[in-house]
Amino acid sequence: MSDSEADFVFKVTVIGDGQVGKSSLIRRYTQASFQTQYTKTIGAQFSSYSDEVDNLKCHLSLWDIAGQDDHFFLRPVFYKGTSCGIIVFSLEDSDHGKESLKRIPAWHGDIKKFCGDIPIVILGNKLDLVADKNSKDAEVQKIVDKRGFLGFYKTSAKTGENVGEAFKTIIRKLLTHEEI
Ligand SMILES: Nc1nc2c(ncn2[C@@H]2O[C@H](COP(=O)(O)OP(=O)(O)OP(=O)(O)O)[C@@H](O)[C@H]2O)c(=O)[nH]1
Ligand SMILES: [Mg+2]
Repeated sequence: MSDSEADFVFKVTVIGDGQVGKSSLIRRYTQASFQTQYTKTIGAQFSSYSDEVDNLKCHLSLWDIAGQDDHFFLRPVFYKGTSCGIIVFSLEDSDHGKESLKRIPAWHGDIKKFCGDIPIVILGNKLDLVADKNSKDAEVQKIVDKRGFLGFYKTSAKTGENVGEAFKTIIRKLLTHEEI
């Protein structure tokens, strides 16, 4: 499907700390695959994907932003024209997981500075690595309510759990926004 054949075209920008699984989530959604080996994203990686939701053809430009590199000064360029931001954190109970949750407001502030009040969705990833799958719900819901985010979904790029559903729900929400 080319841009001109699509009913809707959205730019979705994926941000969040390094190693939380941003690239893996995009790979799972667009290629139905997973890589155990970590390859750090440099700068940003762009991919194009078409999906059909409720009989509407949607063309997505997915911008996968590096969580930890020295090209942060380029972020304003990558953020430009974003329709929706996805902030990913890791549900892991490790310091890295907890820190990635704490940094959601910082990531929100970063994208808001350049894109204003765009719709934002939170993905808690690596669901396969946690025993208590609901332990972070209350804490995340507070952030979602306080900042007026569109929602919170728990995913595993490894098993694929909820990944397609989360992206489709995001598209559906964007379509509703468009109709307002
Ligand atoms: N068990 C498990 N591992 C995951 C999951 N998602 C990603 N990983 C692993 O976590 C590591 C980091 O994943 P990436 O997708 O590269 O993380 P990223 O957020 O893109 O990292 P940066 O590019 O540095 O910003 C890789 O080794 C992945 O295989 C998941 O849902 N479950
Ligand atoms: Mg990456």
